[in-house]
Amino acid sequence: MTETKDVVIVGAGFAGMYMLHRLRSLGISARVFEAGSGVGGTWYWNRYPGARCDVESMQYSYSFSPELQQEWRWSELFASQPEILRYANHVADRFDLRRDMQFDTRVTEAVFDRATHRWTVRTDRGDVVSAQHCVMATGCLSTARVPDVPGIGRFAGKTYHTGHWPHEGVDFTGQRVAVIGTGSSAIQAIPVIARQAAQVVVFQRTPNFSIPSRNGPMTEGYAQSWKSDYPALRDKARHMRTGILNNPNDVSALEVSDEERRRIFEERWAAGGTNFMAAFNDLIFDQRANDTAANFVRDKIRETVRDKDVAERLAPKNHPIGTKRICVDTDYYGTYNRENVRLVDVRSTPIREITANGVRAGDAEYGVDAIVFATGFDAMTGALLNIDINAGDGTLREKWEGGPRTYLGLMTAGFPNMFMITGPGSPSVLSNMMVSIEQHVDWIADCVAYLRAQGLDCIEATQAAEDAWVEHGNEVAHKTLYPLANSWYMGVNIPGKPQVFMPYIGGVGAYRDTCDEIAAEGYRGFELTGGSVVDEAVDLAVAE
Ligand code: N01
Repeated sequence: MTETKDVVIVGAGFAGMYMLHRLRSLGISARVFEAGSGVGGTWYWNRYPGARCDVESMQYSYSFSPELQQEWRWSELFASQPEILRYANHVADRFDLRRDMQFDTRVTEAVFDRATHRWTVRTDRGDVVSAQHCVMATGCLSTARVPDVPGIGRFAGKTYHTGHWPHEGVDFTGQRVAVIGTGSSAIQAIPVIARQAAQVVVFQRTPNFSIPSRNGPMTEGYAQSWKSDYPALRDKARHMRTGILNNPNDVSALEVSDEERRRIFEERWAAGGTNFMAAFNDLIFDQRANDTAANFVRDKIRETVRDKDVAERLAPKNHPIGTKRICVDTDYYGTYNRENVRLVDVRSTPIREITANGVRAGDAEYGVDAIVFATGFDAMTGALLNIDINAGDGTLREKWEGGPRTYLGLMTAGFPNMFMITGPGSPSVLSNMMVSIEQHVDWIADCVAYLRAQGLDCIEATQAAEDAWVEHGNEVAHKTLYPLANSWYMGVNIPGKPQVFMPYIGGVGAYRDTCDEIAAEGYRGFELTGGSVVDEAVDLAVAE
């Protein structure tokens, strides 16, 4: 039996949850499908030891409900994964979201009918839903990837991926553990695993820059400093470059004396977190400016790690700081001073195979009881392209063979009535995801309401608008140092994936203004068609 809804939402992470809430408030019906057994998305899956958000909790939280943001109490400056998941569940309960959500269900296919302007969505459990709109709230980092290393099936111990961690947790006490990868997930997990396991062998292909988080308990005073001025602070954050109030210093790193520069870096290092990259205004634009920050962090690594050879291997040399996602840690570099931690450079001694007993890299075999793959995700496009999406002129997979192409990261030409939340071509992963999610959800909800109020039932990005947006996105990206790094932003981590810079780097504030202007101009760059009946309930909601 085909169920009929106004909207199908794919994913019950923070994006899908808020999308459902907004649509409901407009009187628009929706069904959410979620592959996991509960809400939370990223925070549902990534349960590895040490997982926590590296955007401060007072900013990494919903702003749409004044009551919610006043009531909820975070226990730490940077909330841990279990606390963020509790928050997601609290939101689901508070806004009664679960009654329109179906868990343990993966959307497999979405086909658009150009005659009826409706999507037919199918799932792996046999559901068939007909909906006017399809909203992909599928997450940017939701398709975990284990590299194709020969012999994985032969390993006698247990293997884990940080992005698919067992719900019951893992006890590494007394075990020898291999960790493959040194991105954000590994950098958080390694210190925690090292405190529990007998031995940890870290297999590093590319060292990353990491800044100490300086995490600590959330004091009542600090929480109140936000809560007493939340509306204004949230509004300010929405217009920042990254959607984070990070106290940017609008001065070039090259305009100040060496002493002054050092003083500012020291201050940021002591304060901790990703705000380090806002120390000067040209760190991501100018190689010489970037070098000053990179050298500062390299020196910190050398000061922290006692073994000089290990320190040199940990100090990144091949990419500008910030052009691979900057990491935030608690005692990452210090962990290499522990007797039970070893670092293997797999750039010079590549992993050749997994054996029954462990990992063979170069000529050495490292015997271990467990392997943790902290090897990342098929980012930004993986989850979307795992669904067979077809709007009559071929599949999305075919369209994006050369890399994702979108208008604003919200829609892609040729696929009417399908929205993406934080899709490629939007600030997404370069921003506070909460801010970007709320902005996209609000824009999409307003757009759907507008269509209905106008008696229309179809919206599609024009090819010309999409081409211009892609060109603009590339132009802005190439003004920065980002394309110099072999990063997942560029798709480099997935063999065969087209290498294009996927997120939009023009800044959250400027991007928001562009989206708002486009909507205010009657959705410039989109073609609006079809329908005839004006939905009065929605009309009223829009007028309010
Ligand atoms: O994944 P990654 P992640 N052999 O892709 C290595 C967000 N996040 O899960 O760099 C050996 O960054 C790979 O090496 P290389 C955040 O946006 C946020 O850590 O490709 N090594 C790299 O070191 C982040 O950026 C938070 O040379 C292999 C690592 O595996 C994103 O998620 C916390 C390999 C993968 O790093 C992804 O982070 C965690 C191979 N065959 C994550 N294949 C917070 O908010 C891959 N690697 C705190």
